[in-house]
Amino acid sequence: MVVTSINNSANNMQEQRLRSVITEASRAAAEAAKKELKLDEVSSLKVTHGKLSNLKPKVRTFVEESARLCRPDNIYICDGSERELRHLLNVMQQVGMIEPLPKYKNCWLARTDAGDVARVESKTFIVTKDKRETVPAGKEGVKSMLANWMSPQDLKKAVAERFPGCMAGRTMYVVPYSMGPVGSPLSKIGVQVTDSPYVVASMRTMTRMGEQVLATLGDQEFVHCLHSVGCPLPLARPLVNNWPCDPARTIVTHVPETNEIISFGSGYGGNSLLGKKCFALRLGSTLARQEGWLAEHMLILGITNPQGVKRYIAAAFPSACGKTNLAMMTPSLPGYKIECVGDDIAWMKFDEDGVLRAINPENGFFGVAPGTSMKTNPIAMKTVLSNTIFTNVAKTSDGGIFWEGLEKETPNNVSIRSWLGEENWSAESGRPAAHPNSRFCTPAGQCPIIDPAWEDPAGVPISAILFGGRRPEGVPLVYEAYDWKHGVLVGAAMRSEATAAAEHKAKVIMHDPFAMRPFFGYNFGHYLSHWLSMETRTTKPMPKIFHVNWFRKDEKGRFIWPGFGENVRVLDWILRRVEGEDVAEESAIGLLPSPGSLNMTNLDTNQINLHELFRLPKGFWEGEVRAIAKYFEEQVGDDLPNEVHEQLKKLEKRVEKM
Ligand code: GTP
Ligand code: SPV
Ligand code: MN
Repeated sequence: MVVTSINNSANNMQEQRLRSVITEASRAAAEAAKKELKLDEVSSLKVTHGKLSNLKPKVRTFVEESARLCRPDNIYICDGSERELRHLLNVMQQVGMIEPLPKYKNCWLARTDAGDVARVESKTFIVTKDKRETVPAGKEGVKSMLANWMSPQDLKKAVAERFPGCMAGRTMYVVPYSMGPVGSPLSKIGVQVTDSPYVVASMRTMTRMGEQVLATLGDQEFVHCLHSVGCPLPLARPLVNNWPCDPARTIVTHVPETNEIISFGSGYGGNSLLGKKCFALRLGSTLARQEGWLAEHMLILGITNPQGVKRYIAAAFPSACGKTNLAMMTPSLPGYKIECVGDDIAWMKFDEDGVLRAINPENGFFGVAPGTSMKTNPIAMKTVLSNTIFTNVAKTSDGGIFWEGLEKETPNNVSIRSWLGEENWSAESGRPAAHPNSRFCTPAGQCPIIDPAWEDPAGVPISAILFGGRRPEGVPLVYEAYDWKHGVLVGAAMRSEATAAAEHKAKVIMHDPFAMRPFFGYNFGHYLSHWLSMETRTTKPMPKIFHVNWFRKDEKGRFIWPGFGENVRVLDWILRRVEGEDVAEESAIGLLPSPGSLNMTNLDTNQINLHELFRLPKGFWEGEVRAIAKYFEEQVGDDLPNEVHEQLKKLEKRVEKM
């Protein structure tokens, strides 16, 4: 009796499960084609590289269904080889999508349509049957800033409106890839089909891509990634810069239940390199919750102090707020060494001993170009001098790169062509030479300070977690959370100035909890509960949590703190706290460095207003507490875990007494 009812409810649940959106769309497209008395497209699939019969059945089905839906001219199964890369670069050069940068070895420049320059958060959706799985229970009538939800029905409609025939006349590339070292127990596999050779070449750098991934896949499940730039041939409108895209109809969608990512209309960055934000963060966070680990928007660095003690730190800053720079920092304090494990994403899991270990699921850096220079980030500069695709940077007449920040490192006798193609660009035009979200895509393995353990399948042990953002006012250079629960509040309460990494225009201070606001794969309230639960999954002490702010400004709008390599002084203090040194004192917001404990050796303390860097204006913090309370109430409502609410109450009481 009991058994039957369990079976029945299991059957019901089975029935209620979402079916693969791609499969359904493909079948519908095939039916429609038959009605129009067209041939069955599947029987005429033209494969120009690789063999369908060599694919594992599940991969083959996915590829065939995608082809039936998108109707490409031919299919190219990627092997990941150097020869293949040459072929892709050739194809792109011939159609004018990229041009060589002869000043460096194997470096290329792509310039996009100006309508396709960054992630589009307003067109990025999570698809679940139950809206509440995605969107927290905020206040009635207030638009959620923490999630864009789409119903499965609306997704089916959106796919049917966009994908049938969307690859006509083009090649559909099949890109098998691994997030994380191939074969690591922490790694996961995806297969992306795409009609963009730029995406394929970029995925080859950003992930482990090709034959060896298919070989390890076996009969396992994988993340199904369908991507099209949405410009079937013949073109409906002329291309700009030979960069196909359809900004008006762009959508980036994720179905956690079926592990599908479906993206249309954009060829750039996080919209199209589907292993990155879509898989490693959005679907990743959902998988992490189910499986008891964390998928976070964090850099991972190794730091060795002058005594030779090495620790690893993970840090979450919002997009364009300093992860790449911290991950590759050249420390100004003698005797310190920084090594880079990753610059954008961390997957963290407890090992059998209860130690939190992190891997970088990526294989390359897709880094912000402007601001990068030999002065601010020499390691990044050295990394990008070969095998790099630059996008939307300016080009010098001697075949090199240029962007804001390289003024002093560019010969005077060269002219500059801006990202928009203006020859003889000069700063007097008032327009930037490079797009503010212009980027380099470069192999992590050639970073001069890549950590020896960066591909260790076991990951590296994490001793501290940092949160931070661009806070021009009120927020000190560094403070430490009192404990894990307080740390979860610190992450939840993060705010930062908007940047060019997405479509936000004004320099407004936005809430960006855990630097994950654009990347949550599920309800943020549930995410907070998951973070709180981490403490109960180990008997070991949790990593200490800190908040840092390199971006406080003085009354004239200048940064107070020199940043970059000088940030090691903050890491030095953090390491001493990790080792248990008594160098902190309590404040309303957390533990601050006790007087004199921040190592200021060789820094002109007359030039840096330390008092202002650490000042905690009561009025500011009262406002901060009110803003966080309002945000939680309007955006998270009943889904806010009690512990977080209690932590905020405690903060409020401490601020009252300031
Ligand atoms: P995403 O790749 O978008 O996730 O960005 P990110 O967090 O890796 O940011 P990145 O390190 O690329 O830095 C973005 C911008 O901030 C660049 O223009 C940097 O030059 C600048 N920046 C980074 N660190 C500092 C710092 O310590 N001080 C100052 N003033 N600027 C910084
Ligand atoms: C970010 O926006 O955080 C990035 C760039 O790292 S993108 O890959 O476009 O998401
Ligand atoms: Mn990022």
